[in-house]
Amino acid sequence: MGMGYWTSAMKAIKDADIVLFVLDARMPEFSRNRDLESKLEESNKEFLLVFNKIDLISKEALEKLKSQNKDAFFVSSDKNIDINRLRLALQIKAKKSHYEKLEIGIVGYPNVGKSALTNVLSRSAKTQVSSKAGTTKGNQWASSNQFRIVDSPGVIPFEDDEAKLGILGAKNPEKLKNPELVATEIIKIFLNLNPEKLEQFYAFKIKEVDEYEVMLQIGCAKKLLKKGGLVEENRTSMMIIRDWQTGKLKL
Ligand SMILES: Nc1nc2c(ncn2[C@@H]2O[C@H](COP(=O)(O)OP(=O)(O)OP(=O)(O)O)[C@@H](O)[C@H]2O)c(=O)[nH]1
Ligand SMILES: [Mg+2]
Repeated sequence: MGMGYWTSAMKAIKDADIVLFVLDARMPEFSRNRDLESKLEESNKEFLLVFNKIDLISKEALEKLKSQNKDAFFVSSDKNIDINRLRLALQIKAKKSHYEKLEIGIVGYPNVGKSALTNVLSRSAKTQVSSKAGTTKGNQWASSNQFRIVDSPGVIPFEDDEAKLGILGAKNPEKLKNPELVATEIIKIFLNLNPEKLEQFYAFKIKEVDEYEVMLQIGCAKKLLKKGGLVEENRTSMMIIRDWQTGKLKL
């Protein structure tokens, strides 16, 4: 079982020094993905909005978009339009940061051009670009002199309802589209209200503040590992949700 798309996107955010939140200039509102935005805000990571595919909209539409999004960047990855302006802004950040290479996480809706942007920014053709949504299946990276760019799979908005249904037990784990996200929401409740209960139940010691990392810790404690020792995130998530829904895991 591979990393869930949401888990991959969250990891790209977590590891990044700065995140590029890529949108499709043709459907800025539709491709905005509020769930991803709130994850970004929660992460406290600096992020830049990048409207891609500006070659596909009119001058007027572009001017309007620019006036509505003063701090954003407007590019075409395909036609290499205004990529240099974005690259320059990132180079300035890289200079200011104490990191050897600025790690840039790229996230957004499927098919907005995250991989195309990764390639053009890194001046490589490392990642696969395709009109088929869902082309990128896991995180992949490309490097340039100043940057290490992590391209993540596209994510679709996570319905609040599903978290609620999962937490309320109205939807069983195997029916959930994003068990990782529901499990991390459950962990979040424990971290806020009663972390000791979680520790006792899974017989481990919380070492991280981040709910995603805690989920990995639980997987480790329960030996839900793949070959090579990586945590089986999906199985771990399903177990947590099941334990919670069946009332074994109590607050
Ligand atoms: N016209 C135009 N097409 C673009 C641009 N950027 C990407 N595309 C096209 O959009 C499609 C999707 O590009 P990808 O880079 O694969 O998109 P992605 O966001 O990585 O998609 P997933 O991996 O599925 O999430 C491809 O057909 C690209 O050629 C752009 O700036 N302008
Ligand atoms: Mg891609």
